[in-house]
Amino acid sequence: MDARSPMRANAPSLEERARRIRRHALRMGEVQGQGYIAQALGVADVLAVSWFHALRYRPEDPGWEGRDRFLLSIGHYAIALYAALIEAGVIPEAEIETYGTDDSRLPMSGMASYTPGMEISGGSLGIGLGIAVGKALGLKRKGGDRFVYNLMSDGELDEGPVWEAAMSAGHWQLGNLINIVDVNRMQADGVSTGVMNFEPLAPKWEAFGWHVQRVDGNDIPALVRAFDAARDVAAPKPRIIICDTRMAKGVPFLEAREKAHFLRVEPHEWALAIAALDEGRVA
Ligand SMILES: Cc1ncc(C[n+]2csc(CCOP(=O)(O)OP(=O)(O)O)c2C)c(N)n1
Ligand SMILES: [Mg+2]
Repeated sequence: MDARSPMRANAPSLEERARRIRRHALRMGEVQGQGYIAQALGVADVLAVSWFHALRYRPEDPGWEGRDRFLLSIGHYAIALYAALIEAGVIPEAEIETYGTDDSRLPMSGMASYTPGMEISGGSLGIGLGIAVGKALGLKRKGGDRFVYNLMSDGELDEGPVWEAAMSAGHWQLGNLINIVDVNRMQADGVSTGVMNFEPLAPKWEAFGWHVQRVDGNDIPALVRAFDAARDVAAPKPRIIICDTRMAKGVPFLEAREKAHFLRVEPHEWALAIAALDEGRVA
């Protein structure tokens, strides 16, 4: 997986990768009886395309210098990235059972010193993009063709440092920076645009000098096209993919539940959710 290459014959489809990422996340949620599961289910398609289409990495050597960097700015989404890292073979599947327990490599908030593949500690929101700008600038100066991806949330758009980072990325013409925003329309205090209206988003990023795309973040073919375009565009501009996602996507009875930052899941419902996903298994 250390070169971007067409999918190997017999490799699971991206849809199946996304299903498995959702399943790993649900299994971790069941271990603790909690977890940011609506977020993980919603962003699973974005992670599947990131980790099984776009990124270069070596599962057995997560610190490989030639890797593309994938920064999780949103520490509370750690359960989602762990699920992708497990599917990618960076973390053994057996560690699901340790999620959130003492001495686990999978703490409930993402911490770089604990987990292979976790590039930064993103618990304090709004800082990931600034770190990504620094990394992209450093890699650009070193030369080479590595990309820095940053995954952030719509709630983070309320944070001032995001816009300072956005402005500096345009200034430095960081064509090796790809920012992904998970617009799930929810944050801790309620509906995101009700807390702080960040729309219209695309013109704001364009004004800061970015190449902008906005896609349905649960449409895998659309995501593939957007990630390819973000990589291939010739202009020396940082790139952003604004992904509109649906919380709890993939588990119908959770999708139907009233959306909240903490989605309520009853103890018996974890197994039901996994069964619902298994019914939707794809080739
Ligand atoms: C600087 C900072 N302020 C506040 C918090 C507390 N906090 C944790 S998650 C969260 C919601 C952020 O919005 P978003 O990530 O869009 O929420 P979600 O989509 O997960 O509901 C907040 C305010 C934090 N972690 N860091
Ligand atoms: Mg949100």
